[in-house]
Parts: sequence; structure tokens; C-alpha cells
Amino acid sequence: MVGDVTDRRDFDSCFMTPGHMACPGCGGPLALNWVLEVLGKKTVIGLPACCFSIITGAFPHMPLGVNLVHTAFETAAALATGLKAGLEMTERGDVTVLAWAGDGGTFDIGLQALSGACERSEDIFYICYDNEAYMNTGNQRSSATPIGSWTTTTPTGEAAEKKDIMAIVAAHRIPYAATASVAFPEDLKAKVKKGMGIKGTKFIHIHMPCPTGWRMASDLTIRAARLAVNTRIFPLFEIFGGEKKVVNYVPKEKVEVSRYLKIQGRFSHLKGVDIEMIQRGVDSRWEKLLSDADEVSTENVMK
Ligand SMILES: Cc1ncc(C[n+]2csc(CCOP(=O)(O)OP(=O)(O)O)c2C)c(N)n1
Ligand code: SF4
Ligand SMILES: [Mg+2]
Repeated sequence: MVGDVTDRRDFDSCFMTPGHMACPGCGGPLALNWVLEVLGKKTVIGLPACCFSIITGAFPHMPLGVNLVHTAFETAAALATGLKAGLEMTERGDVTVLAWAGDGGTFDIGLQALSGACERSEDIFYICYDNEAYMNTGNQRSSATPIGSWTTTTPTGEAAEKKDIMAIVAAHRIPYAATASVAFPEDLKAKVKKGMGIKGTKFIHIHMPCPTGWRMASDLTIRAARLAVNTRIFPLFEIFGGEKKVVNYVPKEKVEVSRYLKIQGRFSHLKGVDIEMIQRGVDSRWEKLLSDADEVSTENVMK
């Protein structure tokens, strides 16, 4: 498969074609299309078990403009490491290797492989699209599920705060780590482009609404993603070399988290007191992010 990396059909600028198998309104195809628009055709994707195992369909009906290798749930970073090594040994080191994994495959079961790749700073992109639960298997909680959220395994609401994956990845001192959102495509693409000029592990954490699992209408995907950033639940920032932190977007005014929570059925059981508790957590993490930041630079978002 890797040998045919330059032989895929020509989709011009569209890498994720119509006819894919995502649910209506899924943020996933948008995100992957934008990422591939920047990375280009000389890219191979390593994909663990996740919604994209279904979305990308079965050969020869793939809706992708690049090659893709399926792998076991826990092995995205290990597969990407091996793909890159094989390509380099066969003088095709110019091919970009992208591990594209869900939150379950990243925050939970794939964390050891990701840690190994980061510690060695393998020359790969690792992008986690985060829909905040194990959606492919029917919406079980992961350690990326936000506090208060209903899932099939948290019927009364998730009890723990979302795992701080950015802090964990940054502790490996990889050259580049960033958060991104499907509601801010210019920022997302600028970050992928920046990563292309950097040797070593590039980690990008994309917040990606899932209307099916989040129990909301399929036309609310971008609104939900935008509200997550504007309420400061999901801030946009970069970390260089595990140390230098740059905040990419400061909302002009404070938007209450209730506006984000109320459009999603997964939070519909929450009471006022729960929402106040969530607001306090968001406020305190935002203050810490700003006080830890070395710089505030909105140039990606403003483009
Ligand atoms: C070792 C192992 N355990 C469980 C599964 C079943 N499984 C396949 S996909 C998946 C959920 C993936 O969740 P996530 O990584 O968040 O991606 P999403 O489905 O949300 O896109 C699970 C539990 C598996 N394939 N392998
Ligand atoms: S379950 Fe969610 S993430 Fe998976 S394809 Fe459907 S909308 Fe997308
Ligand atoms: Mg998921």
C-alpha cells in the first residue's frame, strides 16, 4: 500500500470526498479534509480502530485522496513510527506520516505508544480528533469525556474532569503541540503547516463535535465547536519544546458555559449547581493558562 503512495486518484483540492460513511453533521470529515489539504498527497495515514474505520469505508470505495493503513486500537503511534522508518529506509522519507486517532485511542488505550513516540520524538504527525467518548462502539466514556457529560457508561454524568492530555504530551518536550477546533479552520491549517516545517513529533488535539453522541441536531456542529472555544472550555494554544506556551485566541467577552452545555442533550440532566461547578473549573483553568502563557498571538485565527 505504501508503495503506491503517489498513485492515488486525483481529487484536486478535495481529500475527503462526498460518499464517506460519517453521520450527518459529523465534524470529522471536515477536520481530516483540512489537515490533508495542508499535508498534501504525499501522506500516509495510520488509523487505529475508531469512527474513521467506518467513515473511510473499505477499499476500493475509499473517500480519501491518500493511502491509509488500519491498525489495532492501541497502536497508532507505534504504527506511524514503523511506517516512517520503513519509508526512510526505502528512500521515501519525504512522505508525511500521520497518525489519526480518536480520544479513546489517544487519552486511554494508545497512551503508552504515544508516550514512546513522543519520548523518541519520532518524525510524525499525531493528530487526536476528540469527540469526547468512544463513539464508534456506541458512546462509552473515555478520559476525555468532560465532567457532567452523559454517556452510556456514565448514566448520571461523568464524575471526573477531562484528562489534561496537552500537559502530558508537553512533558515529553516534543517540538510542537497545539490545540485546534473545527470552528477555526484557518488556525487549524496554520498549525498543521507550522508542524510541516518541524522535525520530530507534532501533536495536535482537535476538538470535534459529534452530533450523534452529543445528542444535538446535526446542524449545530460548528456552533458547538465555536462555543467551546468562546466559553473557554476548549482554549486554542500551542506549546513549543514542552515549555513555551502561546495562547492563540482570547474571546472578546466572557461567554457563559451554560450556552455551550444547553445545546447538547448529553448535558440536559445538569442542574444549576452542576453548571456553576463546571463554570468554576473552566474559569480557573483559563486563568492558569493565561498566567502560564509566554505570549498571546492571534495571528493564526485572524488570517
Ligand atoms: C483492544 C480493543 N478494545 C476495544 C475495541 C473496540 N473499539 C473499537 S473502536 C472503539 C472506540 C474508539 O473510541 P475513540 O478512539 O474515541 O474513537 P471514536 O470511535 O470516538 O471515533 C472501541 C472501544 C478494539 N477495537 N480493540
Ligand atoms: S458517531 Fe459521531 S464521530 Fe462517529 S461518525 Fe457519527 S457523528 Fe461522527
Ligand atoms: Mg472518541
